[in-house]
Amino acid sequence: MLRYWTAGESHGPALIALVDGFPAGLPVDTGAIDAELVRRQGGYGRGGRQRIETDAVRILSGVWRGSTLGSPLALEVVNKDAKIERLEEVDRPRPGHADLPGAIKHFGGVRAVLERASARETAARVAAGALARQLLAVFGIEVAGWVTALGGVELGARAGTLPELRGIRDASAVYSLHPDRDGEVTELIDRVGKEGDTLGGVVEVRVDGLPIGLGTHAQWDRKLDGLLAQAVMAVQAIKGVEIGMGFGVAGRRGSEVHDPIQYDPALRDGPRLGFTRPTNNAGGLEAGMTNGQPLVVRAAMKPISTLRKPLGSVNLRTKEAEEAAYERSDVCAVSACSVIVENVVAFAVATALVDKFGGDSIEEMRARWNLYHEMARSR
Ligand code: EPS
Repeated sequence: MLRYWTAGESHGPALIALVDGFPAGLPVDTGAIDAELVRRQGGYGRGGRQRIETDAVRILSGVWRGSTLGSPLALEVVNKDAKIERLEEVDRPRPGHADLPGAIKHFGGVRAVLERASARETAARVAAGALARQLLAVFGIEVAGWVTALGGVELGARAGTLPELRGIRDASAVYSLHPDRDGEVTELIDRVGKEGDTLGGVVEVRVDGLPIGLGTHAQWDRKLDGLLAQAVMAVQAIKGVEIGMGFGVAGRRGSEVHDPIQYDPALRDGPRLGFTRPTNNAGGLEAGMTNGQPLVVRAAMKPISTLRKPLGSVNLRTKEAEEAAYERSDVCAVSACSVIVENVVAFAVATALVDKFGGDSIEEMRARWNLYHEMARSR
């Protein structure tokens, strides 16, 4: 079973991802992990913290001579702004953050909660996901994500291969697939930032090259759509997750929603085993299983809850009405969120891949992948 946990506080010495159940024999490219960490730090609208940090991974265990051992991997991302011992207590909880419920339930202060709840922690999730996508790549499975809406401006997705779309996205200051509209969006971010406010948006992730049959219909807690929704919903500031047509299915007829099944013998040797669909409203998942179509997941991110022009709050010591605390924050982290969602989706898909094809070694996984496809083709 492939799984991971993270540890670390925003201003503690480091963030850690502990990845367990990763197969042996995968040559690890730390440069590719660092590239995702760098992308996560970017995107227009980020705050002062990102000028302090230069995130990079250090692998502390589980790798020997450049390849995975099949033992747990500890991934470390150091915090340069490691000042937790010098930080003051916070008395005025920020609406929308973990501050109020966290402080109340732990009988402690806000600082003890916000340090862990901070989205800084997502650097560790990105490191784990960026490792997992190297496993996916062995099987020709590719992942990419982008921003489709920001601050109410609909940018949308577009058709193309993932390498093409990645190229377009990387030319955009906000990681959208419409760099020609960057000006409109960056002006909005500047304006809202000057007003002391923040912006949210929608991100989309696509996974290509998936085999038919990852996940299961048979038990609720192993359905891949459920596992993906959990992984994505658990990203800081996410308030909604959609797969494929998502909420759009509710108002349409069945004939407009479901994707007809077709067969093309010329594609029999590919991962879809010849089965094609003229549409992909299901977003690549039917009944908790991959159906060979691209997986499409979208997530709605709320505007960041640390406001330079703060909302009303209550001082937890005096119980008097006061403005919420403000130290420093981003105006918009939707671009970063697209990188985070991309990598948590990659990890969830890798988990399903290991479930189906085994987790001891890459070699055995490859053999089982080939056997499964041979058997499925011969039916
Ligand atoms: C965050 C507050 C800010 C953000 C942080 C998330 O950090 P700081 O309090 O140090 O200014 O920049 O995000 C990151 C540091 C990051 O790397 O993504 C919060 O409260 O959630």
